[in-house]
Amino acid sequence: MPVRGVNRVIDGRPIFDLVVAANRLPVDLVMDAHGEGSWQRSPGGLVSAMEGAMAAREAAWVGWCGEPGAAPEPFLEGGIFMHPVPLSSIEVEEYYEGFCNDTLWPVCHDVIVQPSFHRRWWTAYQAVNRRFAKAIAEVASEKATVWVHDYQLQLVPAILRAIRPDVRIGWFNHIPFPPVELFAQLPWRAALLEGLLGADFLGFQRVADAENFLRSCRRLLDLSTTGDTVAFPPPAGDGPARRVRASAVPISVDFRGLSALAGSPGVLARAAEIRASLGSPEILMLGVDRLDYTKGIRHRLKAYGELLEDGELDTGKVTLTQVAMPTRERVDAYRALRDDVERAVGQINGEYEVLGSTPIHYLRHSYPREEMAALYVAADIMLVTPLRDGMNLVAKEYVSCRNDLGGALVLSEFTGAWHELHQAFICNPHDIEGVKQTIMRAINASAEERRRRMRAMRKRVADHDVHRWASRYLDALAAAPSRPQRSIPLPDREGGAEHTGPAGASAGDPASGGISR
Ligand code: GDG
Repeated sequence: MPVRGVNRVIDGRPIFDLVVAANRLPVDLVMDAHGEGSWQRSPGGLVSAMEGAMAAREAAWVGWCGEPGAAPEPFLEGGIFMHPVPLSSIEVEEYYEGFCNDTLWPVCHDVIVQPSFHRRWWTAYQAVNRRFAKAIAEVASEKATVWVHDYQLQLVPAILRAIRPDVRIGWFNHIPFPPVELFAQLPWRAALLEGLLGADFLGFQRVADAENFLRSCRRLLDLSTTGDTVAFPPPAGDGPARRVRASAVPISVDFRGLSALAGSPGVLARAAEIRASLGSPEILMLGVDRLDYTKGIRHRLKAYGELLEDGELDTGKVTLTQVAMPTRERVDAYRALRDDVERAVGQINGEYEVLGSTPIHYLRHSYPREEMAALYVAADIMLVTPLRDGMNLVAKEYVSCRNDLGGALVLSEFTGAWHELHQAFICNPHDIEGVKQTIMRAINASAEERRRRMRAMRKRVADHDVHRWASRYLDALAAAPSRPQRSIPLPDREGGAEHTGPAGASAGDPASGGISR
């Protein structure tokens, strides 16, 4: 009997109609007490989003397993064929920690920290991208759909097209695409753009990200764009130009799954238990972030500390729980951030702790989904204050978990989520006075006002959940460079004019939620 997901084999190799590629496989190797390893599905939105899209088809996932050295043999897990790509320890250092997290990440997040440019990191990035493209080509059936994810794999589309011109190639950027003035700093900017232009469709979180990409193509490659497509002549100069579409398809969360989890008796009981264990504060504030300098944790702590200092907030009545999952700890900027955050937490707790009441509960761990849902249900005020964030799923998860229409979301205007969640309490995290005032407005809002805001935000996320995101993306990829028929087109924001050379100024994101329809 054929195994689901491996029905077709060519020359002894299984092949698939849908191939997803991301830096990481969606599974982690977990060792038990006897040293026996088994694969467990990693938590996270991308995995559940892709599950829906992959369930109906024969699908493979190409990615790194998370450990340096030889790759494990391909294996089936949860109906998905996992095709591991190896990375050596030097490549983890130069490609992943170096080029991805210390060059591209800061450039794409407004240069909050200084990016490092090293030619040997670029060499490693090219080598790993070539390996990914080759691995994809091995498992893609004729005319397969290939969906490449994120900034780690920007060269894959063009390399893959050169070896497999028959396949349809899409790429989705989970992080911001920077303004051309910042992107232009990259010594390898032209090669990165040409890598992406191997795709048929490029998806972004915000309209502004797609526009930044198109503007970079005009300015740095001298290509012409019409509406949301760019004409890309083949590098060899023979044959007609291909048109590549670049458009916004904002990611979301599994609204119904999260809402059901948050309403389950176990999670509701745990939420009450959390509040009681924190001394039943009048106001429980919550932050949930990877420990990343883009997330604005320092700014949030500064605002909170000043509110305690000013006497606007009272330690006996309020507490902040900050979940801070450690990440990329071998990169200097992340170690420095952790030191700063932990110093600030220590100072605030030292200064304002009273018997029986701690201003900040700082939790440097990762928690199961149920515990996260209980925290969301328990929290009166959710603080989401990034300096720059592609989307920020935490904001959407909080909203999805508030079946009671309670709670208030304080949200930075520099997140992708801001473009959809206008009824949040909006702040500019750089403006500490403004953050303080916004927190106080959220605290002092009437229950009716909070309910009204929460109801509107929940409707938005329920109508634009992660399953809709995945199907919209695949529809756009299938129809590219045209727009998919069932979608409603956005007004042509560039006036339909043919653009060449330097870009003119263009407007910010529409209030529509930034979805290119
Ligand atoms: C990138 C972009 C974009 C956190 N702690 C725990 C835990 N989490 C989960 C959250 C949420 C996820 O991690 C974090 O997602 P974010 O969207 O906030 O941020 P990034 O990791 O930076 O993700 C971002 C995203 O890609 C998707 O496109 O939104 O802008 O930077 O789901 O809940 N999950 C569990 N335990 C924890 O302790 N289980």
